[in-house]
Amino acid sequence: MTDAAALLIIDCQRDFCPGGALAVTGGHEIMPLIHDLQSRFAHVILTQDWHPADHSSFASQHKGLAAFQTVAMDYGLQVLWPDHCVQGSRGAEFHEGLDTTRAELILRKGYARGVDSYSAFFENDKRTRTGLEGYLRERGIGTLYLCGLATDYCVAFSALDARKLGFETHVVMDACRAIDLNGSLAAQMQAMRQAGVGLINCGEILRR
Ligand code: VGL
Ligand code: ZN
Repeated sequence: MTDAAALLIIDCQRDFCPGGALAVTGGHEIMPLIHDLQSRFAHVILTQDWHPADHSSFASQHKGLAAFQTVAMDYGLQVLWPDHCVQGSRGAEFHEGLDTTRAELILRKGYARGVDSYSAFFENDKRTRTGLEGYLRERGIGTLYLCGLATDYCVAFSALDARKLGFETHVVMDACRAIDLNGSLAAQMQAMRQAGVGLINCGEILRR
């Protein structure tokens, strides 16, 4: 892969893998694939979902509401999740199958109590920036390959924002796993295709 491309590995944390608080089916299965992908990239960036214990996206903070229901926040509709990826907890650690040694940047997100952050570029208010765009531009990175968890939430929102910001963007679908809540996977795949995100598989990178 050219020096202008980065592998952006989204939220490969214990809580999103089987046994975790917000387990994604087969989440652990992608770790060996991501290991192989990393060897093809000059730049590797990780994101880490990183919530305070009383984060407003947790169902436990909303009396009478349960996980996977939605609630109206001042920034729009928010899905409520089981408590997950609490700062400093074991569940927030990277999965043991993820090699983190080559990461140039570990970007934490979702640390502000009152707003969730699916995207690695913007919080869910669609306005507050994480700084990732500036980091990539300053380093001359114009092309992104995304993988990780979960396809239809943090991966898709990051890919869609990357396209909006003008990055050439690809999602390595077989190196992702989805939550798939009420058809969210099909909807997000359609949205990504429409936005010009390339949906590819590992083979297209590893065979090169
Ligand atoms: C995620 C839901 C809540 C994700 C993070 O990484 O896709 N999904 N927090
Ligand atoms: Zn989260």
